[in-house]
Amino acid sequence: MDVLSVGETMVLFSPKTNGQLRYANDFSARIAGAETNTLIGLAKLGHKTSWISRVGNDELGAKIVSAVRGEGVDTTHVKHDKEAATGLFLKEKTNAQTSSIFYYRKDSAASKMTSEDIENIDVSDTKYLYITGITPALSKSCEEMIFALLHKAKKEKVTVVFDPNIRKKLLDKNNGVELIKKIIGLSDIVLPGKSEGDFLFDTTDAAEISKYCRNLGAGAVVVKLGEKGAYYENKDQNGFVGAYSVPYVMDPVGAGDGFAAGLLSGLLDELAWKDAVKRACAMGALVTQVDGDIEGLPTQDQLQAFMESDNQDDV
Ligand code: KDG
Repeated sequence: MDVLSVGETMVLFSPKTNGQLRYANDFSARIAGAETNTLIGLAKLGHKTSWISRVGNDELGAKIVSAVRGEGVDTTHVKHDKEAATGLFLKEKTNAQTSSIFYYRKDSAASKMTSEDIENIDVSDTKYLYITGITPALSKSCEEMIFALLHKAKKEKVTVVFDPNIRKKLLDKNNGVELIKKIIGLSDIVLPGKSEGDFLFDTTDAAEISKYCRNLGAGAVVVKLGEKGAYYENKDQNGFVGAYSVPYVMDPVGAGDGFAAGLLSGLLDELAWKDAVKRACAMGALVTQVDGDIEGLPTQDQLQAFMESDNQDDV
């Protein structure tokens, strides 16, 4: 297995009109989950991926599993919980630029995951474990499961890649920051954004964010800088990679997940760090041009064509 991940995927209902949700009559229903976005991005590029989760024993759960499996991700480790429902969320678009989201995920099927969900999973042939800060924030039992999985991965020498993916609506106000820092310290590669650097370390400076993560114990860090590209640092090298310019941004949500897929894909293909980060930036840029989290994820040919067109900014 190239990449294993665990997390919640929900159905996102987006109104077709702007304004207060109470007046919205027509919605699109798409699947959305940070970890499956990344796994689908990898699967579309030809890598072998597997997803651990729980969904409800309901229609939304069936929709999610068939969509994820249909994109080529292994769903053997996804359980259908008979007591809890699949999580969902709604988007309210105030205008073309601003939107709010409303989660209906408390006590969802995925939040009921426990260490038992991962107990019998053999990770010895897994190259990368990809986790985000969303999953441990879902519930205490999910937090315990993440640490059990991290320890299992460490024991089997699986490389751990962590995107903090801070969700303030989910993180515990008292120990949320400490929880994320603890996972950073146990990770081989960490992928923070500038706003996460601000939240965790009070700085938006890429080199400083990286230094803080490495001081906590992270092996390598790639800081996502949006339209400025990315900064990478490991024990041997560091540098900036320029962003790919895009004609317009349709929907930035999911760009970070695409970025993670690009980086993991580059590392799986044994590219040099700089080139893997370039692939990550290209994937992020492609996702922003299409509405939805996964709809802009490219095939290998599309990615290659985009990277070959001369649209990367110099740094
Ligand atoms: O990264 C995009 C996803 O995070 C979002 O669409 C849904 O996973 C999600 C979450 O928990 O917010």
